[in-house]
Amino acid sequence: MPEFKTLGQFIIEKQADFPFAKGELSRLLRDIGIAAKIVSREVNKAGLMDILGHSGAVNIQGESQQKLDVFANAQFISALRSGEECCAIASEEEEDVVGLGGSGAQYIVAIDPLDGSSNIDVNAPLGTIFSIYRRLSGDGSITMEDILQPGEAQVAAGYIIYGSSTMLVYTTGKGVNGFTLDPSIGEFCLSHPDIRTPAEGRIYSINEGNYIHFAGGVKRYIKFCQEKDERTYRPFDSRYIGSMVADLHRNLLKGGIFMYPATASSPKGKLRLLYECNPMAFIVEQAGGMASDGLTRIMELQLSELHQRSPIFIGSAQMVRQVEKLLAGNEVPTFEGVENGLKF
Ligand code: P6P
Repeated sequence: MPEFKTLGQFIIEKQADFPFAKGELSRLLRDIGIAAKIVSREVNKAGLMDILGHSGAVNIQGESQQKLDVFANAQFISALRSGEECCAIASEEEEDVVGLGGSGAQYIVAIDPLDGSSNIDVNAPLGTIFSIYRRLSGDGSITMEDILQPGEAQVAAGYIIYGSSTMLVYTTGKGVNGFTLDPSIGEFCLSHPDIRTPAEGRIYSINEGNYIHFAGGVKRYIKFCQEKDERTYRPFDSRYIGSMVADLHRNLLKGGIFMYPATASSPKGKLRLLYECNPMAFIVEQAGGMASDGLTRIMELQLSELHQRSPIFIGSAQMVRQVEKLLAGNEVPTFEGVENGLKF
């Protein structure tokens, strides 16, 4: 068990890793941690309160907003607004960028406040995913250039998983560390220092219900995972809970690959590049893994719109490389190709 250290102590200790921050990033991560504790409290008692079910609103994605989605979005925006280190937020739950004013604030946060919300009323794990960027424009109003920065420009990224326990996992580009919430003291405590993901894994995570719509290379990889071959420990295990944070967190710790390819209903993939794919890619790469859209490294993809989607293949490096090879075979897809990333 690592020495006892709270998230706050750890952030301050690692402050020196961040040369140009005079504490602002530390305060930003602290603000996110505060909102995460509040959301965790509500998620953990959702079954007891009238907070289950739909708010009646619909988000930018046309998805019905569960009450907890709305609550989580409000909590993170409020915490970041009062922390005064963030000048703008791009949220899955907001059609446009939310400007926070705040003179001198240099950081932009892209966030999926509550990912996997379809799992809320079945008591399955949920998550929050966030990315942190520095604004490019010196001051004044925020530009879309400030917001649509490629994943490589992230200064920090993390997720919170609300599962059997609540964990915050983040990176500032110097490795990945995990903190478990101790409700008895209300602190995130260092529980998973320096997370490394195995180069090879035995878990593949994909919604096989979309099988007939996958490109041939994806179908070939799924069959590869299912074939018997003792030398390569196959068949692998299929694990898919329909909550990206939960599926990725398990694969990060145990080794494995998570795939959400382009499908007929989501020809550009389902997951959003800015606040789901990029932060997860930063974390997984920092832990020694890989993240690709099947052709291009996720963190090199150019963003042209706020809620842009992308196919994603992410996890153990060897497994991602295998899929890329099969996709490069240019198998004939069962639907027209996708614009960004894969070219069929
Ligand atoms: P499907 C949850 O809605 C989510 O955005 C991710 O958390 C999850 O990995 C994916 O969608 C599940 O999508 O189409 O398999 O239900």
